[in-house]
Amino acid sequence: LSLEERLASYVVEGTKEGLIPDLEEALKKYPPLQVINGPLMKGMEEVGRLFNNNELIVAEVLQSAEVMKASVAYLEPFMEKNESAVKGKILLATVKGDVHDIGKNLVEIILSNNGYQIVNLGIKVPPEQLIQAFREEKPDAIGLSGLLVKSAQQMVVTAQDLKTAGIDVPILVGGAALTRKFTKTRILPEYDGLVLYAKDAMDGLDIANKLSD
Ligand code: B1M
Repeated sequence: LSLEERLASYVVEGTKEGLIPDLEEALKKYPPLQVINGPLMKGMEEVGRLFNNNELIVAEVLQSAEVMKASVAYLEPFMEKNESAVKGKILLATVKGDVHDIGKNLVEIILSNNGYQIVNLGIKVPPEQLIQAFREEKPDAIGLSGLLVKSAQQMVVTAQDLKTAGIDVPILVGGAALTRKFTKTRILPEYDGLVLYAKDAMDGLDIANKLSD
């Protein structure tokens, strides 16, 4: 197998044996984010496909998630850091009912490496918790992640609850079940402020930078 195929296969197989030396090798060829977005994501897509076909069980997908997390943790110190002044404070959460957090945590890494102060509220965050954290932290924006189809709907509810609480800072949304169209036609009308869709973590950074300019 080529290096790229091996990297994808660690994720698919859910094994860490040989992972770190191959990540070291990959860093000689690619910047760290490209290692994640390329071979490792390719592995994760395959996991999603196999899971969908009932060829993997949840316990196996969890092992794949562990490999992805270990890889991101290894690569993180090698990522480019922009030590500029704090550009803004962002509350980050995976919405109520959803445990997926690899994408959200990647967003945290990218944004915090680029001048944003991130308050990561974790997973399964109900609107009430978000509202309370908003009052305590006074962030400039709120970032919501969700991967399940029902999470897209949960974002609509969350936007409604934030609006009712009088909150109107920009909301950044992302995650596999979401689209730009859904964001525009379903979430935005329920909110008083901007609602912006990010297709991945770098897109999220671009949007945050536009907002802070
Ligand atoms: Co789950 N899962 N899962 N899962 N899982 C999916 C999402 C699924 C598509 C798999 C499938 O069936 N093909 C499917 C959803 C189906 C649907 O609703 N349409 C699914 C399911 C069904 C489930 C369970 C219901 C399974 C079960 O229990 N029967 C269950 C749900 C539990 C719950 O949430 N209540 C479940 C559980 C799990 C595990 C715990 C085993 C594990 C998660 C571990 C963890 O996160 N700690 C898991 C995993 C790993 C996946 C897949 C395979 C991979 C997700 C991932 O981490 N991708 C996934 C299939 C897939 O997506 N291909 C799947 C890598 C990550 C970097 O990408 O999170 O998409 P992603 O983030 C991207 C962008 O989306 C974006 O940026 C990132 C890239 O830069 N982004 C943002 C994300 N959030 C953003 C926020 C932003 C901006 C950008 O701004 C705020």
